[in-house]
Amino acid sequence: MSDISRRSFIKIGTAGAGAAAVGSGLLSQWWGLDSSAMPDPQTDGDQVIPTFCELCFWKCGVLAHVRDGRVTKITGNPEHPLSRGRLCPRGTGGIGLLYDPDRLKKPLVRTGKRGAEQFTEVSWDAALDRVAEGMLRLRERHGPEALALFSHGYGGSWFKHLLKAYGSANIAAPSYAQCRGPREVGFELTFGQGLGSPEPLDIENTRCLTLIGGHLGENMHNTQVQDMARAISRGAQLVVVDPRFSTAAGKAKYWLPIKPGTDLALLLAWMHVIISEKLYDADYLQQHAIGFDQLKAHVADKTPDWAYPHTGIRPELIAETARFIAGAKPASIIHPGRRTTWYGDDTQRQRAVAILAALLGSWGRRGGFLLPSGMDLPAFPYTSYHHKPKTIADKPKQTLYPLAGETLASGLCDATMKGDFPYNLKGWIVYGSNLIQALPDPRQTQKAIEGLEFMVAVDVLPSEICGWADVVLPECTYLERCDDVHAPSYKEPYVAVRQPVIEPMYDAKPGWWIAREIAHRIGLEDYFPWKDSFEYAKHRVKQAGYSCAELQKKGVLRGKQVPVCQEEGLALSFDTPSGKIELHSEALKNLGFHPIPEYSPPEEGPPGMFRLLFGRAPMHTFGRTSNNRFLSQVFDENEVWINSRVARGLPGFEERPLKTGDKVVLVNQDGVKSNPVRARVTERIRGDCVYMVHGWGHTAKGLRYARGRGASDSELITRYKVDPIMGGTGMNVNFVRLEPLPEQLS
Ligand SMILES: Nc1nc2c(c(=O)[nH]1)N[C@H]1C(S)=C(S)[C@@H](COP(=O)(O)OP(=O)(O)OC[C@H]3O[C@@H](n4cnc5c(=O)[nH]c(N)nc54)[C@H](O)[C@@H]3O)O[C@H]1N2
Ligand SMILES: Nc1nc2c(c(=O)[nH]1)N[C@H]1C(S)=C(S)[C@@H](COP(=O)(O)OP(=O)(O)OC[C@H]3O[C@@H](n4cnc5c(=O)[nH]c(N)nc54)[C@H](O)[C@@H]3O)O[C@H]1N2
Ligand code: SF4
Ligand SMILES: [Mo]
Repeated sequence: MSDISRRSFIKIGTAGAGAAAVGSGLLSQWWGLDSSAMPDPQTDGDQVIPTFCELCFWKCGVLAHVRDGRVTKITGNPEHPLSRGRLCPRGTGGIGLLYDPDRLKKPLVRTGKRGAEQFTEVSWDAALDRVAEGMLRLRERHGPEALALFSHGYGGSWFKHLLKAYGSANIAAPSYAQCRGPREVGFELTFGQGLGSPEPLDIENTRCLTLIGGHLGENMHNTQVQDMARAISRGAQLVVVDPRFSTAAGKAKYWLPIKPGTDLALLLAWMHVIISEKLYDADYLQQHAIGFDQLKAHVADKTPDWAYPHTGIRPELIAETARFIAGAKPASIIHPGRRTTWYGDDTQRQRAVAILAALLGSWGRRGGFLLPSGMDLPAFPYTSYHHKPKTIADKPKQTLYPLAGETLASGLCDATMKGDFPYNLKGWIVYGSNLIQALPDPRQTQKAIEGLEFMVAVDVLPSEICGWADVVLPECTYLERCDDVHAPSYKEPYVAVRQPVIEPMYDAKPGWWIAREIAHRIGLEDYFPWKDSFEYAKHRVKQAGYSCAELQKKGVLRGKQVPVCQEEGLALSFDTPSGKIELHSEALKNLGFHPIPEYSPPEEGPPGMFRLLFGRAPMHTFGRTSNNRFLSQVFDENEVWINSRVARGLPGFEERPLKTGDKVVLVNQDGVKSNPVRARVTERIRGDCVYMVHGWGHTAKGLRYARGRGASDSELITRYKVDPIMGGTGMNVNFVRLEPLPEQLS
């Protein structure tokens, strides 16, 4: 971080602090803040309080430096296995969220029509009474299942509990059906377990890392980026398959600029080479896998020559990279990616990634996929939920998307609009999820919302979704609250604490308090028997036999390390129907799907249009940080990447050829237009697609900084292809053309 941005960052901090709410006394009651703070020798006695980050969902351990009730900087907690003393730029920029002048400061009640963003400020009592009334009325009229919760982010746990106590199982987040769902199902089908988050990949010890499902380096998952850098410094090589020359491609031995949507053809051709040249781990397969002969027969004709016209990758390069990848086995990772909802055949593509991992013998091996375990932390002893919810709204008789492992956020949106579900949803609570940007086709989301009887948004910022709610409840940021403790299943078991580092600012409140207040108003007080989240979290930690004082001081406690790979003595077992790795899946076959992935080419776009691809920028998390003035000093609007050769002959730009920095409008295949967005004319992308960073082009009035900056990919996603296996929404199926801005022509 440059000195200039450091100075302005401190300035932001100082400006915001003036508005801080004066002592509510809540703070000292929680994790006993004073005892958990330690003086920092490097900052003249600032207090340093450990907690974990919420700028994305990776949950790195952070140390917040506090002076006179103000957070002055945020650094990585050296004790925490996800940060190891370092943060990604977004984590450091958490202060820009805390002191964002546009934060939600008071509860709001809608006064205009939905979406018009007209609200009046009310007291917490008035707002909570409205929510309670709405929930009681809905339950009386339609039953509790008519209420859905969309929840993304760690603080959502209090609302999930509230909804279950109320009697609804309709709880979803776009981080499944719009993100990692196909990957989870593809790996479950093959190895009997998914990857979860954080993914337990042994990138650090790998010898070959293949990125075909992601762009680490722009996707900034801190630990993985650190591990990738370490692996490279130890001589590991990268193979990058991406239509765009990504940051990682710049460090790679091989860059394969694949035609978008044809990855499955490449994966099958790699399998062909690895099998026909006997480059697989024969002993491992012999011992652990079933279906090898069927797989061998299946890929017999999937030669590199066959894949070439589909993928655009020369046959020799396909064969050479297959040999290279297999040469590093078992310490060779085909990275499964995370946002895997691309083309609608995504579970099968992820199955192919998993099958390749099996051929390389990298599952359960050092330098490959590790088998994680978590610390055993007993759940809080709640009364059991009385009401047995009917089927989940998006799963009528389990026939739709039979292998969906979680409720689909897009499925709940469908069930709100259409009549062919077991019952309609009539109310939404939306916690920490900007559904207008996250679900495909915002028009459809808005239509669903228009039909609701009741909608609540719990957020920290006045995002687009808040503009559609009847009641908006301002949550305080992660730096001002205690949430549940975090003990994920990971390659090193640990438990981490989230504790407030300053008092809540304005009239914002922590999620636990909001959920508990609602529960008390609707007769569910038995489900919230604790005084505050501190008491709750402490109970869990004590039950497990750990020291709360030590946890709050260090921010994290490590569990006992158990073997995580064969090399450490772990015996592999597989929770599949056969108890083996399933290269051929009978379960898929019985449901009418291909038991081994079968390639079919993606639909081509209209002539003259480019496939719209999107991804991440290192400085930002979706649209949730675009209003962060600190992070935006480095990246303050997205651009549309277009190939320079193609740009030279672009229709409409004859008079004034397109140059980097010119503003253009994108028009999609259905005539939907984007905001003006700057072009980046570059060799670094294929000619048949364009690329932009997701999360820009905000329209919400309250986001005074981000509003109108860059363009929204979400707006242009009017079509999507649903994965028939698990309901993921493939969104890379839209096409755009570029139009000049009239003023730039003159
Ligand atoms: N900085 C930052 N990091 C993040 C996030 C963030 O918002 N900001 N979000 C986090 C989350 S929730 C997720 S899910 C992950 C997502 O990050 P990833 O799992 O890495 O997934 P995508 O964003 O889909 O990957 C986009 C990359 O795929 C390429 N691509 C597009 N189409 C194709 C294709 O057909 N074939 C191939 N081979 N490549 C293609 C694009 O050019 C781009 O480089 O990032 C996480 N990390
Ligand atoms: N077009 C398109 N759609 C996508 C993607 C894409 O790349 N392109 N990516 C997909 C992926 S991978 C994912 S994971 C999903 C993510 O989609 P979402 O689940 O919507 O996640 P975010 O965009 O991070 O949600 C942001 C909202 O959370 C609020 N928020 C931030 N911190 C807090 C907090 O502490 N408390 C509360 N209550 N609110 C908070 C923000 O102000 C904002 O309104 O989107 C998916 N949808
Ligand atoms: S990866 Fe970055 S933004 Fe995400 S939790 Fe870690 S530090 Fe925070
Ligand atoms: Mo995601």
